[in-house]
Amino acid sequence: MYRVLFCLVVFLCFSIEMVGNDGNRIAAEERDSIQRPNIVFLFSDDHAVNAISAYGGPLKDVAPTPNIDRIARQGAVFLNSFCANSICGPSRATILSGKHSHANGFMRNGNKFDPSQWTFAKQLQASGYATAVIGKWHLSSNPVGFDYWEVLPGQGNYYNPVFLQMDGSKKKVDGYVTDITTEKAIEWLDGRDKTKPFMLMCQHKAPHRTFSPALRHLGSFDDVTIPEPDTLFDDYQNRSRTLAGNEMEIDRHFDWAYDAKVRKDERGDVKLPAPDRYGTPEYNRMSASQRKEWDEYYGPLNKEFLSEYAAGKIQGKELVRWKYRRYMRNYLSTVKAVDENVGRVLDYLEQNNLADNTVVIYSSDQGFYLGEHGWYDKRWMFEESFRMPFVIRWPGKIPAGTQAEELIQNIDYAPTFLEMAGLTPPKSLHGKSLVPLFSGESDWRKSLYYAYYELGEHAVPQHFGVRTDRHKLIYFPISSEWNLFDLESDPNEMKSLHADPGYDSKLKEMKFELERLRTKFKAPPYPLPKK
Ligand code: SGN
Ligand code: CA
Repeated sequence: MYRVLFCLVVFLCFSIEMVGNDGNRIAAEERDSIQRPNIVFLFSDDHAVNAISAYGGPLKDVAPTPNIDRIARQGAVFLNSFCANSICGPSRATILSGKHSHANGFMRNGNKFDPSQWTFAKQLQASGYATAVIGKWHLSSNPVGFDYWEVLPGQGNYYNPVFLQMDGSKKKVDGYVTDITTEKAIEWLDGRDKTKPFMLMCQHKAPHRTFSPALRHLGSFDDVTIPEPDTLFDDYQNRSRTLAGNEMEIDRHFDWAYDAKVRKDERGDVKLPAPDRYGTPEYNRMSASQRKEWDEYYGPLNKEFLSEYAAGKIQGKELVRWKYRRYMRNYLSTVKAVDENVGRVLDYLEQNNLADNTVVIYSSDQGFYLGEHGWYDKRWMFEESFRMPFVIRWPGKIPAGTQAEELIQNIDYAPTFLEMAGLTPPKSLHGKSLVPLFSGESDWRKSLYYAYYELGEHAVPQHFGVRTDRHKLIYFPISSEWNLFDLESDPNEMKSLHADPGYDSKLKEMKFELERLRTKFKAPPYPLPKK
């Protein structure tokens, strides 16, 4: 008997130590006296703030986001929210760990997240939360810290996707990934342990490449005029020479079948200019009836395009514009399904009396270029992909209609979730809880650190930088170049001021600030490790 008791005490001490290792906990009585809120983290992949109405950008009148806007309207929109490293796996690792990439070890896609490290999910779970993650994960190792998980392997697929199960098996589900991810999330909510508060991460694949819409949404944007960005025909002058070497232009790199949805077998003898490298993996996954619907929509449009192209009517800039419209119609259609599914979760919370005590967040792993600088994809520290959406609703704690301007980053999410749950974040985290901002706290950081470590995908070089409310400094080690931008006079970042004598002292100040942050976060020296 005593031996059993002794073992139990040792086990409890050990569990407490595990949690306490990297973070303090509050006493159980104190914790139980607080009504701990549930947390629903609705997340997507590559959703640019410009494609969310609540952000008021150039596409605000066409972005199909009434439900995401509803979260913002009933709570807060963080207008200056950024990522630490604009790429999928690293952003997700930063969210879980509250640390910059070099400190959590996940510096680029293809790395493996070390599941033995501290995460906010582990600490919430250990403190009594029911936890689940469903949908895109992309961290290679299996999720840890979750009572339940069901995730897409790697990038996942849009149509009839496969989900990895906790027992190691794979399950293919018919339908559209955004709908299925939500159905699984709601199913988990319904069957969860209702004696506990819960934390759910519902993580969509959309609107990630190949920007493939739900079949019910094909054509949703055909009658809509989508404004063209000012920088669609950027010439890449007056900034780092690495820009011109990029491989993410709508003009030169958008794949005909894969991205633009004009299949080879539809073209007859019309020859389209390169590239055409990746085929139609999503189309190939569809059932005969799904393909029929797809073909009924794209078929006639492609036929018309090909005949006009063959007649020489769509060339040069007009061809880029055609591709831009095709890209945006597809991209916004995938966003439409994400938003509908955000609405389904909000409705579920309301119908089940959970809305008042549930914090709902909508975010996405990084931003994306919607034709700005002529691009699709992300990675660069330029505004469109550096920015990350963050809207949050917490009834009674965040005043409705809040428009927050502080510089926040994905390093802040973990400490925020912990403070919401009445827990103390570990001291080793790089981020800060946003909770004090909800009640008007004004003492906040003045600059953000950015580090991009990939080794050449889309030909974007490693770069490092710092951003304040008005200025941005970027360092490109591969070419030893500095770029400095004044975001007030040059919001599109078209001309670096690093060599402008009028900006000498600003350049010095920003270099100093970058070094200060690198020292503070113990960033590795340049050149950076290749593994
Ligand atoms: C894939 C895409 C790239 C994209 C990366 C990273 N190609 O490799 O275009 O930049 O993902 O995206 S694809 O042919 O697989 O679509 S991320 O969101 O996972 O970081
Ligand atoms: Ca992404």
